[in-house]
Amino acid sequence: YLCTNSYAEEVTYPVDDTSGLGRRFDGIGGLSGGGATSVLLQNYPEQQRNEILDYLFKPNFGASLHLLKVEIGGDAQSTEGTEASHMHNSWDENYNRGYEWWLMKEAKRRNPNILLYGLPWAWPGWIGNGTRDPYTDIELPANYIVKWVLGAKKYHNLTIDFIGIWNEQAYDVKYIKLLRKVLDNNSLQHVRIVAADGGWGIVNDINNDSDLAKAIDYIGVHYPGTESVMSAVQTGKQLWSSEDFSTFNDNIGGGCWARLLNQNYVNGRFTGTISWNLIASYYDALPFARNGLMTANSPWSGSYVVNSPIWMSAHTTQFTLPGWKYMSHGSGVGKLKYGGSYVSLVSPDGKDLTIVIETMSHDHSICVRPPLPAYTVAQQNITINLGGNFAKITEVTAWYSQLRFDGKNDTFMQKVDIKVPNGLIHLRLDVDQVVTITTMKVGQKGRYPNPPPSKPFPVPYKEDFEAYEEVSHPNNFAQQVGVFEVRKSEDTQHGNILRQVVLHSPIHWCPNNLVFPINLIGNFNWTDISVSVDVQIGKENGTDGVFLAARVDKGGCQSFYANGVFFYIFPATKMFYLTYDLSRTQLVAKGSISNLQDGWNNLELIVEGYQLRGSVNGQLTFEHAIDKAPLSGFIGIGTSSYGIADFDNLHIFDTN
Ligand code: 147
Repeated sequence: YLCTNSYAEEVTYPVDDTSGLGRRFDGIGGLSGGGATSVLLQNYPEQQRNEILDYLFKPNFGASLHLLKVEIGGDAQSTEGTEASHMHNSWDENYNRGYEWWLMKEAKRRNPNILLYGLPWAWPGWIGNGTRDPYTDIELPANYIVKWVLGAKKYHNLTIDFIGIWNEQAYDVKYIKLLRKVLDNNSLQHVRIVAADGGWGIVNDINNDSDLAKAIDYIGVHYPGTESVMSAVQTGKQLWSSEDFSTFNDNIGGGCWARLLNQNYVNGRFTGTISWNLIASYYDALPFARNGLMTANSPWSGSYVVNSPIWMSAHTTQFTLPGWKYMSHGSGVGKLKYGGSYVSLVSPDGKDLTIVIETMSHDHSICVRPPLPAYTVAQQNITINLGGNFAKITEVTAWYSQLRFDGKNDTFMQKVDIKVPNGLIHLRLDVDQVVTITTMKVGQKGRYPNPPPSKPFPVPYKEDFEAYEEVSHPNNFAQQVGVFEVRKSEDTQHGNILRQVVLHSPIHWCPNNLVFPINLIGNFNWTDISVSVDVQIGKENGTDGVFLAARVDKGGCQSFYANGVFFYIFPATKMFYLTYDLSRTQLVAKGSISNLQDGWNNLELIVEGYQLRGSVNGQLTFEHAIDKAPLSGFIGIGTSSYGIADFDNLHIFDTN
């Protein structure tokens, strides 16, 4: 790529600051949450966990992200699972739940300058003050969000930089203004508001309301397809693609991400882009498998994959920082004549220059949404002509990637120093490349020894919850509806237990209101499996029923429609129900249980081919042939409604 073809036309692109610069660059980021996208990350073996976190956050090593956006847990399903709220109830407050606090601290440990951004997907039910609308009493959500920001500082010494409104749901102008006021009243003037993490509608409100305009610092929209609207640009506010990507992280996903990172500024003047999601640390059988910058969803083996989007990020992130400036369109930013694009960024002191060029072809850079209009890209020779303050540059460094589709990869290849005679840099660009030309001497393709090979989920498997702190999220569980936290049991015999703690329906994010708490674990491909668990209905605020399930075939926003074999017991009536679905519309069998005890009971479920057996306290309760159950799926535990139920001693055995 450093020598040009003699026969082809060579187009010259000036990179020149004489007529001024463009917008301030705010950074490239990843999103943990929306929801539960990092759920399998924390229990990696320490060595691999540190390696993974280095690939994401360590400066000049891997993706070296500038921004980390996290979900503010709202006790409801938000794509891959449920993230716990810091206030399940108005009287409850706890800042140790979930894994986002931990993740933010790990990010800060590697890069103290990483910027943090929090956004809710869902809200605990009480925020609605008796309704399903969080804006009925706007004091409630404003205080709730500000408590999360204050808690981040008080309990974790984390400074939150940005706060959003409500992911892809309604915003409320009065609420946004009140949020600004409550932040200010708590000495949180430094926390900037991004609105409204959805479409462009907020621009009209900003233009019609100068108080609102003052409250909002960044306009954040989702999946803009690199295009913005004139009225948004004219507000003068910084524009962010505050959620983007959501594409399978093979090399086409890498191509998508590389194209977005350049063209979000070239076409749309976006100065920040955030990937949904940060890292695919959730079971592949859940929706949007591997839609992360890299993949780490096998903590029991320690296996992980550094996918190409990590290195596509590095082309920009390792040679720029938030606070740099883009150059002007036409003198450092633009489209290439034969396809592709280039952006140039300048350090605040004006001394350093980074140029990122991408030539992603249409078919190798399709993102999940919106549709990508047709265009062509060809091999081309270009000349970069450094002018203005950059005319005196005599040497630059080049890094390049060539995305391939034959299994071989050249990503973020070792730097090459280029002499720059008379401010001219000649390049031959091939299709599906990214080239960074920079005065920065930093930059490294971080490497660790190959991680261990991937192994299936281990069986036999035992979990007694004794190894965890209170309110922890236990290893390998993937709660889909409700929140299941480790708690100390009131009776000494059980020690720590796992408790479903959501008492009322949250203000949900999914189109469906999901009403049957369910927590998944295991290998989606399990067919023949034996599982047992101790269960107890809460003495106060208890549920009516609890269940143990196998072959559960789905999670995510579709959890309501999960099929499998579900063994429900209802202790008050001493009845069991065997159903093919979570929502108990497909009954297989029901009957009374003769040996049910007060308090704890042990449930066991054995599935072999088309045969099913269930026991309570070691005594057979039913034996049944099944014809309509899915042939494989996850193990599930859960409840018949919101309310307290406890689980302990989960044992899973392979029956083969
Ligand atoms: C986004 C959500 O904000 C994420 O939590 C995650 O669910 C992601 C998965 O792709 O999607 O929500 C969107 C859902 C639908 C559209 C855009 C964003 N859409 O149809 O344009």
